[in-house]
Amino acid sequence: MSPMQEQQQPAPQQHEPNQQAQETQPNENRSGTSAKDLEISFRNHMTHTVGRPLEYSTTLDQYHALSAVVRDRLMDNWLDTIETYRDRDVRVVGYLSAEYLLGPHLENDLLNLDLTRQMTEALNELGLDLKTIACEEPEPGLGNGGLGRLAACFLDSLSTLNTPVVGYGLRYEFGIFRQEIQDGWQVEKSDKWLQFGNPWEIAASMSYQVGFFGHTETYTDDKGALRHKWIPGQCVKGIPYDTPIPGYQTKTVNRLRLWKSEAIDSFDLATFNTGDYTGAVRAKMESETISKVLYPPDEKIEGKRLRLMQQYFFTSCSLQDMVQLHLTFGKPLNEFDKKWTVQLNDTHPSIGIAELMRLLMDEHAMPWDEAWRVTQNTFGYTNHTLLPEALERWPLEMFGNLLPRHLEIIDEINEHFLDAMRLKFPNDDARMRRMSIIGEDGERSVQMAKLAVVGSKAINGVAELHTNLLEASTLKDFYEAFPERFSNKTNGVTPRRWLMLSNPDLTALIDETIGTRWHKDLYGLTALEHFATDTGFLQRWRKTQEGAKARLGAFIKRTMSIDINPESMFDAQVKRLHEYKRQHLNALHILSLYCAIKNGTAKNLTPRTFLFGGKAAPSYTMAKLIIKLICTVGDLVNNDPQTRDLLKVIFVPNYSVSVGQRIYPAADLSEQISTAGLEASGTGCMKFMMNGAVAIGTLDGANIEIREEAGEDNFFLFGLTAPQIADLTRTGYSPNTYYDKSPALKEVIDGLRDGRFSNGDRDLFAPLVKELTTTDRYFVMADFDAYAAAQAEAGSAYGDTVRWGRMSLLNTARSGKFSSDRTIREYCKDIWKVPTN
Ligand code: 26V
Repeated sequence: MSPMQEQQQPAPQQHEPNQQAQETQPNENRSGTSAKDLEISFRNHMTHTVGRPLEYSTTLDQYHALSAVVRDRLMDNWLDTIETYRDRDVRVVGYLSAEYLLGPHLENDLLNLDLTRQMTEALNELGLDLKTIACEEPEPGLGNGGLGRLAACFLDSLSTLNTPVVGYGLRYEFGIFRQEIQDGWQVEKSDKWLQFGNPWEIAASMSYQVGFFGHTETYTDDKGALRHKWIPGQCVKGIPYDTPIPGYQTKTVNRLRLWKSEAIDSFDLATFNTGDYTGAVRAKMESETISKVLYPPDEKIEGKRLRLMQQYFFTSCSLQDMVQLHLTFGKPLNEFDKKWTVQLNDTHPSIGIAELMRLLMDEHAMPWDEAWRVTQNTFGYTNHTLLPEALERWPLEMFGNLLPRHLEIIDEINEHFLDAMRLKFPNDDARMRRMSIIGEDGERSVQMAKLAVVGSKAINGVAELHTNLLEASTLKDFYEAFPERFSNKTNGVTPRRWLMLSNPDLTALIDETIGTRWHKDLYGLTALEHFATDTGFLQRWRKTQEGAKARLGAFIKRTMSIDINPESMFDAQVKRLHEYKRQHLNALHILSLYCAIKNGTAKNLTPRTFLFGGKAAPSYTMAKLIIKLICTVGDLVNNDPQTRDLLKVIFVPNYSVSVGQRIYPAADLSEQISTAGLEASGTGCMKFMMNGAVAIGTLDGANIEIREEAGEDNFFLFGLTAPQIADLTRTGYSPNTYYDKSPALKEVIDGLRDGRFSNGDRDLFAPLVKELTTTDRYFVMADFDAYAAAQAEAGSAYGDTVRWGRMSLLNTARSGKFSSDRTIREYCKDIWKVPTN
């Protein structure tokens, strides 16, 4: 943002070649890929797009010119990709997701277009630096965590595998909040990611209308059929903003289409003319509220009408768009399921099942049975959490008031469904009650997971354990009714962003050693196993990782003014703050190390830097207290002369995709310590693994599969298993037994209670101590000793540099399964029935 610095400022005569270039090349070539082409293009965009002389430009101006250069190079392929959807008889995936956590585009798109080297050269010619410019890009934080980032990795893989997809979602004006840490507490600041414009999006000049409220009517049409119609009480329009999603080294450029809500009439002139200015803009404001802000995941869903409005708004726009495209392709609607396959990323877009029924029947006169066949063959549903409080249900009255026609349709779906189930399970009323989409216990509600299951051809979980638990508990009745619709699709992450872009030095070392085939087939990394006993190679492996650690150290020094020892073991836990993820288990363990050092009982401690990062939902008080705990532990150990050379605790603020890109390459140890059975999959674990971090973890989510792939010697396992936790819950769990048994745990809990770690403040952590010693819903106390033992083992393993190097290398070498390319191939083959290459 600062005006161009002195040393970067090119002398005036250096601009002459530009004028020359413009003279010799008046019609600028927008697709050239040589460094010279890019340089000319950059200069032109600086003049014609940004409208500033280069020598007076700010870094932000340069970022805008540079993005325009990159965008130009996407456009031809983007148009060709759309033509392909139309012309070739291919099925298109409609990916419906309320969240996309894309991360910055610029460097990723350069990587996928294979232009990084030339662009670096072009900018160097001008005395500019690509990294510096790329830092200007605000991150589009249109998601909360794993589910949103998964959607982004999937889009990268779909484009890379040349599979046609349109990602559909909401264009939130304010994404996830920016996190600041003040006095150890999280403070939320609004995310104004659009304030300087977004060069990656293209607004389309069309819109769809979406209704709310009102009533329904029946009538007889001219063929004598009984028809239904909805007369909404309020309408808004949805405007699409498209972002190109290029694949890696391929011509496919798919699109992400995000909807913005606007008033039908942007300004009510009649009201204005009566002198009521605020009344005239109110309708506009209310309509625009729908796509205004991303919801955090902890809000009590009950009564959150605006959230249901968001879900219906983007789902309706997206399905209307698919129907309209289908008709312009000249296809009959009873073949909609042949042309489109729609994936529901969790239940957020599951209202789409009722909406597609409405569009087919009410708007296009399709009879019920045919509409149901088409609808059910269109949708697939992915579940992302087993936490009961996260399962969406809407109070019936609110739902019927907002979407009266949809409630009628859901009622009818439910009747047909329960009729079929009664035939399958006669005389089983209890089962019928459990399976009903309309929940009757307590306040009557519409249960979205059930609607999603009933209306989909395929249902999947996101890791083996998670799918097994879905089948055995949460969705048991449905699994028993139609087991063939269930399958597992273990998550994956894109190696382009999470290894190649984040860790260029390690990428260069791997490329030099085994070639580049792994870029598109991550199983190719197994070739690295040959080097697992090559001490010379392991040394280079280690050196490369030291480079990454030094870079993170410099970032922490620059942004937080804390010095960290790059030779210490970097132990990282980065993810949303949640009690089930157990960041507090990690913090309690650090406190126990602190106590051991103070007591003089610590022996041969490996110096460690503990890195934490993650946001707490704004109203999740306990998660915010855990952040305060981590920061308090940091203040304590970082400043005590007895401990500061052995222990450093850093809470990196505002964890995001770009902060993640700095942390994964630098980590030695990856913390995956959730209560077994509660982390559906986890994907951070995969990013760490690819970058050569070794995990310490429970048998939960994807950890189980990571350990299977890496080998048990290359994973630090601890803790109760999911069946053991279920047993303990059944037989009665009392956390105090563990407190009584473990002197280390006792000292830490007592210290927290007595204010030993918080300058005598006994109240500060009282709620946490109370939870841990009474309910301990997440079994922190039960797992403490096992965790501390596994940590001690990890610490001593790190001291043996050859052993550690081998473990690290083998983690990378065996991470092939966790590429989202593998995951997407499975979705394509088993659920979507579309080809990949
Ligand atoms: C929702 C809620 C709502 C109310 C209370 C707290 C809470 C906690 C979690 C959630 C789930 C949000 C959905 C989500 O992001 N799930 C994550 O999906 C990832 C991709 O499949 C997966 O790797 C993570 O394990 C899973 O937590």
